Formats: sequence, C-alpha cells, structure tokens
Amino acid sequence: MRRKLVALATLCALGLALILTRTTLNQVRADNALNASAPTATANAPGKGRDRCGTRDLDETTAASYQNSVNAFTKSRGQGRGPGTVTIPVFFHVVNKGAGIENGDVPLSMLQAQVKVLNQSYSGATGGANTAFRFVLAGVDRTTNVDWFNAGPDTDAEREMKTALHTGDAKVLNFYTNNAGGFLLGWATFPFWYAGDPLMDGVVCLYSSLPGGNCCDGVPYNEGDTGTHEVGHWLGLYHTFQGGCAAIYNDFVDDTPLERSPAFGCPAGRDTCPKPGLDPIENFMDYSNDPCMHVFTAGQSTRADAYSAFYRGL
Ligand SMILES: [Ca+2]
Ligand SMILES: [Ca+2]
Ligand SMILES: [Ca+2]
Ligand SMILES: [Zn+2]
Repeated sequence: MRRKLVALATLCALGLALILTRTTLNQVRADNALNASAPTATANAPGKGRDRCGTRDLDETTAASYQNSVNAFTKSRGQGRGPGTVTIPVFFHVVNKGAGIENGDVPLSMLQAQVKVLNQSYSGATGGANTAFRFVLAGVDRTTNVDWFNAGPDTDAEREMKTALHTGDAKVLNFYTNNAGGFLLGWATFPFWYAGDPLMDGVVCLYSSLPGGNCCDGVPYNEGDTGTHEVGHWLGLYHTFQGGCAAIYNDFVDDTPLERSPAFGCPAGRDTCPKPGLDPIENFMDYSNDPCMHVFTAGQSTRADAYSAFYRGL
C-alpha cells in the first residue's frame, strides 16, 4: 500500500513537472536543493518531503491581462471596501480514508479552529492588514474515499471529488481537507478561473495542517496558515516570490518587496533581490513556516478586495 502511494505521488509530481514549464513546484524543489547543502536544511525543509503549495502558476501575459481588467474595474469602482465588510461562508468537505483523525476524519473542533485562524489572519489580529474579509462556518460534509483522500492537483480524482462535493456559487469557499496528493500542504484556484471551471473552485489543504494537526515531522505547519495561504490565492493573491526579482511581472503588489525564491523556516534578514526591502518572509503568501508567517500587507488587502469583487461578485 505504501509503495503504491509513493508511486502515485511520484506520478503526480512527474505529470506536473511535464505539463508546466514554469511551475511553483519547480521553484520549490530548486530551493530545497539549495537548502540541502545548508546546515539548517532539516529544520527549514517542509516535513515529510512535502511542498508547501501546488497552486498552478500562470504566465506573464495572462497575469497581465487579468491585471488590466481589474485595474479598469478598480478605476470605475472607486473606493474599496472597509475592514470586515465581507463575510464568506466556508463549507468544509472532510475527505478521509476511514474513521479517526489519523485517517483524515478531523473533528469539528479543528474546522472551527481553522475558521478562527482565518478570521485572525484576515482581520490583522496577528499583525497584518485588517482586510475586508471575515469567515463563518456554513457546513460540513464527510466522505470516506481513498482515491479522493490521496487526490492531488489536476488529477482525475480531484475532478471526481470536487464534482461530487462542490457546493454553492463563486462566493462560497469550498474548503476540502485530504492528504493533498501525498506531497503537498495544499493548493487553490484563483478567482479568475471560476467562470471557466466553476466546479473545481476552492481550496484543498492537508488535513493535518489544520490547527493542532500532527503535520509534518516536527516542522510547524500545523497552525492553520496553509488554510490562510490557500484562501489568499482563492481571493486573488500570488506568491510573494512570483516572478522572482522581475520588476514588472511579480505579485502585482507594491508593498511586498521582491523575492527571488520561496523562503523556508524563518530566515530573518533574508534579502534575495537587489531592489530595496528585505524578503517578506513573514507574509502569508511566502513559504515560511506557520509561526513565522503572520501578515498580509495593505496592498494585498486591496488586491484581494478588487479581485474577489470583480471575479467572484463577493
Ligand atoms: Ca511585490
Ligand atoms: Ca531586497
Ligand atoms: Ca502564523
Ligand atoms: Zn501558494
């Protein structure tokens, strides 16, 4: 069984690497390779060989065209929305391989704790911007299905799982918990993908990344910030290292300094791009560990507000 899982994870990884020429995953693996020679490699690398995020990357031209559309929308719209003015219903789909937390059947208390973490993160209670967004637990369903439990991004199993379980419209956050392909902490879909493939909309997080979970071999990815990070994508945010040190194409947010590659662990003082500003390692959209990441910036708050209003009608 274990060998089968490893083979499956390898196949998924290979498939992704072949399909995508400029993937986030490749950047992560490159960074891991660099870390491997550093003395702190074990402390900084994701636990159990997991990559933090499998959200599909997009090319420069496509990202720029979305940005142009949102810029036009923002111009005609005027002022963005104030703190706490948008409440998002969260519908959890707990996908497990059997009974008990060790099989992914996480208890309601962990789902409630995850919603609490989202509210703290998005309200600035952990130190960042007080965004427009608040979250409320709207429903939970539970499914036992080994294939869906192990589903990774862009797989047939993901499509089957989401087609069967997805609920609501573009304004409802479908939050799946499963084994995240066996090699990830999570992945998400962007707001601008909703219209073309509504049933695939939502975030998927490793069940043990929820607050109090037993993820990941002692590396602290179990404070619920995988959820915070993936919901950031769902609202329209890119990784802080998107585009590397490129001045034009990056995360399209002015107050997050450029960053060449993802940060792991909590490398204080890291500065990988020559432009002013230290790497935003404390940002929820980087890859640092959960205790390290604790802020969204005002620019990210504005961007998430605009993208979610334009593409989700939130
Ligand atoms: Ca930036
Ligand atoms: Ca810099
Ligand atoms: Ca944190
Ligand atoms: Zn991500």
